[in-house]
This record gives sequence, C-alpha cells and structure tokens, in this order.
Amino acid sequence: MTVLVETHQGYRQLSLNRPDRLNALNTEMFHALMAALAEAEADSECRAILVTGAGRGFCAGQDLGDVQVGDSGVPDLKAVLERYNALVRKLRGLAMPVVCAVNGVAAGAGANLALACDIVLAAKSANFVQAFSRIGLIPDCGGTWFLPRLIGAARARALAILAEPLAAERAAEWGLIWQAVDDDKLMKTAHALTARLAKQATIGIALTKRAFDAAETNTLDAQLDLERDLQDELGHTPDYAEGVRAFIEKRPANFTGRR
Ligand code: T3D
Repeated sequence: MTVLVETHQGYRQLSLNRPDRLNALNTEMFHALMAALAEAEADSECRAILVTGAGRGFCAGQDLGDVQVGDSGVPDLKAVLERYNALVRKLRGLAMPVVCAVNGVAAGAGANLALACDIVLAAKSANFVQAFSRIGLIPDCGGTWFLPRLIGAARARALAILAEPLAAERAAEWGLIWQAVDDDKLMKTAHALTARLAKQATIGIALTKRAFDAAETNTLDAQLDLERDLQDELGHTPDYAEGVRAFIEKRPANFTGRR
C-alpha cells in the first residue's frame, strides 16, 4: 500500500509509504492519497489529519521513473501537474486542519506538498530541497506561490534557482515551517498537536483557512467584508456558543465541530 492510514481518536494519520524510493510520488500513490483524503473528509469523526512519510524520507517529489510519455513521444508533464494541482487543491480546501510531520528529506513536489499543509513540523535532521532546477523544471505543487509568501522573494528565488537543501531549523527560522523538533520527539509532538486540533472548533479552523487563502488576493475592504460574513456564520455554530459558555463558566470548552 502506497499510503498507510491509521485512525486515531478524532483524526487520521496518512503515511506516504514507498520508503525504498524516499516516498517519491507515483500515480498509484497519488490516487491512494486522494482517496485517503476523501475518506477522511467523509468521516464525521475525523476532525484533523496528520501527514507524514514512512522510513527515512518524507517525500522525494515526483517518481522520476514514473512519468508517462504522451502521444508526441515526450513526457506528459501536464498530466503529472494536473494530479499535483488536484492534490494541493484538495489539501487546501479540506474543512479541517492538516498537520505535516516532515520526518526526513522533502524534495521537489514533496517539499511543496508539505507547504500546502496548515501546520508543518519537521525533524531537525530533515531538509527541504526545491530540486526542480536540477532537472530543468520550475517549482510546482504550488511552490512558486507558497515560497515567496512564506519566506519572501529573495529567499524563494535563491532556493528555487540554486536547489540547495534548507535545513529544518533554518526553515523554521525563516518562517517556511512552524517548528523544527528533535528527531526522536517528532511523531510524539505531531500526534499531540493533531489530537489537540481535533478537539478544537473545527468549523472555525476551516473558515480561518478559507479567510487566509482569500486574503492572498483580496483588498483589505473585501477581506473585512469576508471576515464579517464568516464570523456571522460562526456565530450560529454550537461551538461558538459552547466556547463562550465555557469561558464564562471557567472550564475547558467541549467542542463538537458540528453545525
Ligand atoms: O519530472 C516530472 O515528472 C514533473 C514533475 C515534477 C515534480 C517534481 O517533484 S520534480 C523533482 C523530483 N525530485 C527530485 O529531483 C529529487 C530526486 N532525489 C534526490 O535528489 C535525492 O534522492 C534526495 C536529495 C531527495 C535524497 O538523497 P539521498 O542521498 O538521501 O537518497 P538517494 O540515495 O538519492 O535515494 C534513495 C533511493 O530513492 C534511491 O534509489 P536506489 O539507488 O537506492 O535504488 C533513489 O534513486 C530513489 N529516489 C530518490 N528520489 C527519487 C527516487 N526514485 C525516483 N524518483 C525520485 N524522485
């Protein structure tokens, strides 16, 4: 199985599972990952997702041995990109938080797949490589969009053009990821974080994701209107009522994530 699924209380862990290829993405893994995300989304008990990799790497990007050749006899990269685009759209559109635990090297599309997640943790020994320029390509999987927004144009361009590995701790210092964690604490930290998120107000998190994504193209005026509308929507959720009640009663809130 190219993606392993573990069900935990309130969340699912999806592990990319081609360790002998550093979890490089092939067609089978793409379909397995899309299916696992759709199944998690359809499960009303699932309120968060943890993505990680099996073995010593997180994901080495596209499996360079698995590119189909099109009718004209040249590699059909458009087909590969359609798959990546669908994956990134799926991750970004999920109405629940997605944590990524980068357990080892994240290269090419593998690096940008991690950046498409909401909160990225990485083992201190892990690194991020925009490997594309080494094979004459541009960063895909949203890389040209995520990188400058997260770390600024100068660093984004150098990483993309030079394809030098960026160590996890430096990635955290630069704001590319949330946190670099001691290797032996990575999965414990990732599980604790994901379990915590699974108990938060899920719809509020989903609309927070939506608001941040919209802010990338909105004017302040449009964003203020969007915030008003999303907050109005959240004002009708049981989790908002529970959050306020719990505050007043000085007790932890018991969120359900339901409408
Ligand atoms: O081209 C298109 O299809 C369009 C789409 C592009 C999207 C992309 O993601 S482009 C970028 C593709 N990825 C890369 O170029 C990265 C290639 N891999 C590497 O540069 C290195 O493997 C790493 C820097 C990631 C890790 O290096 P290292 O020394 O830790 O491991 P290794 O020995 O190179 O790899 C271990 C095995 O995994 C090895 O197999 P072997 O020799 O033991 O049988 C290696 O061939 C295999 N592997 C690593 N990456 C890939 C891969 N096999 C297929 N595809 C890979 N991307």
